[in-house]
Amino acid sequence: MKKYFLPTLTAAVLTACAPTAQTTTTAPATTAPEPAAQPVAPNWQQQADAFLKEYSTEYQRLYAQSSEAEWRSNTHIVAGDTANSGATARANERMAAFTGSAANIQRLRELLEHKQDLTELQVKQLQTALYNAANSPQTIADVVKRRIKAETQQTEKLYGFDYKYQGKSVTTNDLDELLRKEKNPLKRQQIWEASKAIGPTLKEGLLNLRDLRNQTVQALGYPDYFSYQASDYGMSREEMMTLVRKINEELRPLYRELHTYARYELAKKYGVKQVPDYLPASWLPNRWGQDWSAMVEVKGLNLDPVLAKKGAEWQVKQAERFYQSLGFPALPTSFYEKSSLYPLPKGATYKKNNHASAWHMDLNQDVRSLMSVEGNTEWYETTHHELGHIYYYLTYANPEVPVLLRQGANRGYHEAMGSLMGLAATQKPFLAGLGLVDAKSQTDQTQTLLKEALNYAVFIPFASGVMSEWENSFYADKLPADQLNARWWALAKQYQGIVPPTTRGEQYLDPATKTHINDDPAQYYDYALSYVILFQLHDHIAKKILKQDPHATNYYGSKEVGQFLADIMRPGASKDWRMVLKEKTGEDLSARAMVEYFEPLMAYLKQQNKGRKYTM
Ligand code: X8Z
Ligand code: ZN
Repeated sequence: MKKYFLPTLTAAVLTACAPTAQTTTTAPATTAPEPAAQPVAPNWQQQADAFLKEYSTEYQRLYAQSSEAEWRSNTHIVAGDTANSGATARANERMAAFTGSAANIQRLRELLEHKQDLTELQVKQLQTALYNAANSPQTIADVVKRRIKAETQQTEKLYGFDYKYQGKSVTTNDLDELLRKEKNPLKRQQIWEASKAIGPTLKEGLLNLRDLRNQTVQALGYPDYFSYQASDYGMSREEMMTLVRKINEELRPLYRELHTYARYELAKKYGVKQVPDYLPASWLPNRWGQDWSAMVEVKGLNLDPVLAKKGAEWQVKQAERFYQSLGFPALPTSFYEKSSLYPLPKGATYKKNNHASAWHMDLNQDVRSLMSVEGNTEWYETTHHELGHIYYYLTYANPEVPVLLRQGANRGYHEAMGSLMGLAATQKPFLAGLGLVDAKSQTDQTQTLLKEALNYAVFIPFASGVMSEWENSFYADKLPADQLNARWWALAKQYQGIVPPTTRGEQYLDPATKTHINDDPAQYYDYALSYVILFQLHDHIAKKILKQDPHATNYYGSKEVGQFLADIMRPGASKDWRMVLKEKTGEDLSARAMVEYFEPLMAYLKQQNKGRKYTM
């Protein structure tokens, strides 16, 4: 889950505001006696400055209050307790009443009508404020209020759920570990089913939220909530879908090989004679089949034992050391004091959000992360991912960047930074430098690349296919309530080549088991884009800065790499994201680097798959 990435405005709304050109006229210096007083043209820049100053101060204050309440609601969930949800709803209502107020919207539009007279930075801020207003327009205050309440309730249901396996309460960490390790297919099916048991409890709330989310943004002229989120990139819904479909197409040949390989290898592993045409979801080492890397263990590079020994706290500290080695500062002490980094102690009387997130509490130095870190490879990567958000926050929280523009160049960049560091932190030269693996031991490069492909390439059809297509149908096409699960599994079959172990009718709601469907709605393509961007950045760093093979890098200690990343982070959203990429890598957004990275694997997979039946 991403927290509080406040987006920038779309072309759609800009046009709706119909800016009329008007140039500021400064009175020429006169020597002659003053003529009769002329009406003075307003100085729009001064007016915008005055407005933005006041607006930003109040915005930041309410934002911090809302974050604080949300933090409590996500770290201290008690069944039946209404104190937290009440406080959170009230804080969010205050925020909504301000950002969506009719007076503010009117003033923002008025100022934007004089766009030509304003600085670029002013225009960006005003557009952001108007974009935020569309998330809570007070012209429909009642809808906004109901939405806030429904969102708080959904969070409680989502993270208050008691998962049960073999009659005992288990955490999602437990379920994930079981799915990575269990070899008995029948047990695997039970574990997988246990992980889906939450779905039906979220159905009513999700359907209600769909309508409320659509209605809120429609009041300011967006056709639907998916379009609203896409507009944050300056793109229409159709443009975003075209982009993610293209990314999916480009990675499809590799995915097809991986899919064929996995069907045969897993059938062997589970002792199933008849290789299935589609992968049963319960065969895969991840609840949604979005990451299959646990399928492969590379001899000499298996991190799990050493990470288990080092422990969870070491992982967080180690990730921080990595960022520091690049020149980033130590984390503020408050990060360690106020974050919630580890699983709750056994027997705790409350629950917490079980999905990792990073929070910019006050849009300044109060940064926190909510995780349940355990000593294993998955959390090792996730820790690097979350610290990427944290360092992004800290880097753009500087006097040059106005509060309203303290966001990523786009949301995908925010996700890319830490994932990039996660990839870098698993490459052999880096691990050897750290003493986590033996530098002298021979390791199989093909197996290493295969394991990486099972993580990064396998993710694409899930993110840009299943998740994005489903949410597009859900919000924009108003997918009927009796087709939610059917659509999900049709997409899983089409894009991932995955089928459920048994028929999953509409009494289930499997998409809702993905936390983002509930609390990070209509934005999952961010992660698909982030993987594409991260390979572009990694390719540039490896080849141009470190002069190393992208498959075997060691970023550790490189101030130049740190500079490169900090330069992208520092301006936040005050620079156009397309220009940033072009300036920093010389390229437009493209899957080229990602495809190229995995290219050496294709020959191996084709060889392995010789004589096997392809079904996708
Ligand atoms: O949700 C996340 C992050 C939180 S911002 C841990 N990720 C996606 C997921 O878990 O589904 C990271 C990659 C994909
Ligand atoms: Zn993230």
